[in-house]
Amino acid sequence: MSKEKVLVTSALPYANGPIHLGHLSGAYLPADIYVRYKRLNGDDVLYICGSDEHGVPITITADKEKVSPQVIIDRFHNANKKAFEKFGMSFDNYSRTSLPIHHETAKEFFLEFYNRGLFIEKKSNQFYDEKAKMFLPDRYVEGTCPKCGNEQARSDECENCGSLYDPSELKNPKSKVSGGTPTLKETTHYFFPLGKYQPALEKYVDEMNEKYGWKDNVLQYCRGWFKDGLKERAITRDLDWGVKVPVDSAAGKVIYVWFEAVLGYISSIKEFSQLKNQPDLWKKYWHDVNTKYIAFIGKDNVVFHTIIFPAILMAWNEGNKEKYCLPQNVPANEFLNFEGKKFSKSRGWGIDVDEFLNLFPADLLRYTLAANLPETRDTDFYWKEFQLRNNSELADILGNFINRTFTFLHKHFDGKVPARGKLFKIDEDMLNEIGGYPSCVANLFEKFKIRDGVNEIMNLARDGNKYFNDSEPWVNVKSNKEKCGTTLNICLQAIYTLAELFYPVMPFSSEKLFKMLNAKPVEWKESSKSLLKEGHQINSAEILFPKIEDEVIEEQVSKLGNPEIESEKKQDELISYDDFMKTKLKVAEILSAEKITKSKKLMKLRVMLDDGERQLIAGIAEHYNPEDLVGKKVVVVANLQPAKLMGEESHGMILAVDKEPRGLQVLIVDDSVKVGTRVK
Ligand code: B3M
Ligand code: ZN
Repeated sequence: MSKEKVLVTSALPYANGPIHLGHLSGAYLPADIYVRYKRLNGDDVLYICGSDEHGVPITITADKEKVSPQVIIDRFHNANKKAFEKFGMSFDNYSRTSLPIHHETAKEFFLEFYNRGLFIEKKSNQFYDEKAKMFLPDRYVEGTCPKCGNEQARSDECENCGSLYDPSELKNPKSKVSGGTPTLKETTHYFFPLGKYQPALEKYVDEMNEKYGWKDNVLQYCRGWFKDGLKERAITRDLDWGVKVPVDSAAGKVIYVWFEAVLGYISSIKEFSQLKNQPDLWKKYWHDVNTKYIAFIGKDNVVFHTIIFPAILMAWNEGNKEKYCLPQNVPANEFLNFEGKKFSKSRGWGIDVDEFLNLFPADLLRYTLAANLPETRDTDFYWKEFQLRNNSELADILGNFINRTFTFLHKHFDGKVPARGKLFKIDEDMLNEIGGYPSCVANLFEKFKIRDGVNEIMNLARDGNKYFNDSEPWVNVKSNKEKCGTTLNICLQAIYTLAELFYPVMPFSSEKLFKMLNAKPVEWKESSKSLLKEGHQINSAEILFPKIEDEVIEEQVSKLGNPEIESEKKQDELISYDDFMKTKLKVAEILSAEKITKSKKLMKLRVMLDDGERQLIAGIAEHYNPEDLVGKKVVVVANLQPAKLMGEESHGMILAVDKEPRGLQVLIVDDSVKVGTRVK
């Protein structure tokens, strides 16, 4: 097959919160596997992403924290970029829509359409929150869907049935900002005439589907919208955070976030081109109508990528010589849930990527998610399944095959690839098996059946173990060393193919495996061609996939929805200076200390504060002798509500740090500080 020019994008995540496993499964991991495979295949690939930094959720978060939206987007852009790196995402560029280059790009499209008179200028009624004194963006109005009765529908769109409607049709509207009932108030906006493009869009979707086979879920969504008839859509908003509408008469308005966010795919490559000092490079991809453009997204973003974005590009193309390519395929995934429920940060349900990767290597997560991608239906992440896939697939099948081969080779062949002797049927069958894998997996990946492809690769490791068992090299090593050598030679070739095919899925482990093989990746289809030559020196082996113990998993399960963890998470939220100052931290002197006999942990202290003596109980008995504490100046929370511990009154709390391996260590203040001094 001739080499393809491939442009791949993943939905630009809002810089308004951390990335969780559901995001990864939806639009990021499948794209990264596809991209890494395509690169190995020798295709010319560009993979682009970035943060979506406009939109109301960001301004709402900023208001809540009393900071500017810039603070929020900087925080999450940086955090998400890092988390993606840790997860092994191989973006060629990770941009952000707050960059000038993006604003320019969005304005260029807007002005192009505005000057051509394409927009419809309309007065419309929009929900207005009298209490909050603001026009309410779609997602800050909740009400009952006029089509399906879903009570959590947005002002002009229902996630449940996927319909779009006029805000005036929404029943029982409620403002999510103030909780009150919003009123409809008149405002003027520019509308993009989607309806005008419906015939062209229908033709486009049919054609792409015929040629490239779109996913059923995606087609169904599209056909549903076509059936209802596309209506013009407002593409300006009354807000001040976003890309300013570049028209004087529209002061105080910004371009609707979705209209400009999709253009982020273009500006991200423009940024990449500038960084590469090849300012026109982006045109090579975007301005070639034959570019194979694949847009990976989650199912909630379908309409924007199969209808709105293509319509914008069509509108551009009809008035310009330099034309943009349209998505050739939009392999939208369903959702990944977590242990049977939706991810919910506020309910402590789920886990962020960064948190996960502090506990386990990225490849374990990549493999588990990839083997269970929500490609055709919603799927779940279960901790138990994560453990099982690691222990019984990665460790027992793949790891075991690699280990036994390496161990045997080092023991009996000095770590050198043995010669291949006479081939028996079992050997020829195995070689044929190996030979079939690269194209079989490639076919699945090309059809975006990433999950099936990944599970297929594991079958090669299964075949390998079976071949090893059936060939009994441990018997032949004594009676027929040539035959034994043949077996080992073929096992090593299989491992080479595994290293290559698993590279897109588990790049970190695969790189280690290539090091162990003392070899390098080659072009995808070459990888099954027995490239390890007789006498080639293999390096020593390391265990790639250690087993995960039950306790480790149980600990994670026990944290789920745990109110303590939840409140811990809440504590991670920022507090104001005034909130902080409510806590009266003061220096106190310890007058006496004694252990409480009924308790291992508790110690009874008498301390002196500026307002007199008091008693407090501290959980430090395992870490201190009472006499070592007397006379020390410490910091206490002076205005904590009194409580009873083991029947003893405790009035205040003493500050300590948990210092491994010694345990709790009380914060001691210099002796010269006066009792009662406020700690700020
Ligand atoms: N930021 C929504 C999301 O993260 C949106 C995607 C934009 S893609 C151009 O699900
Ligand atoms: Zn509905």
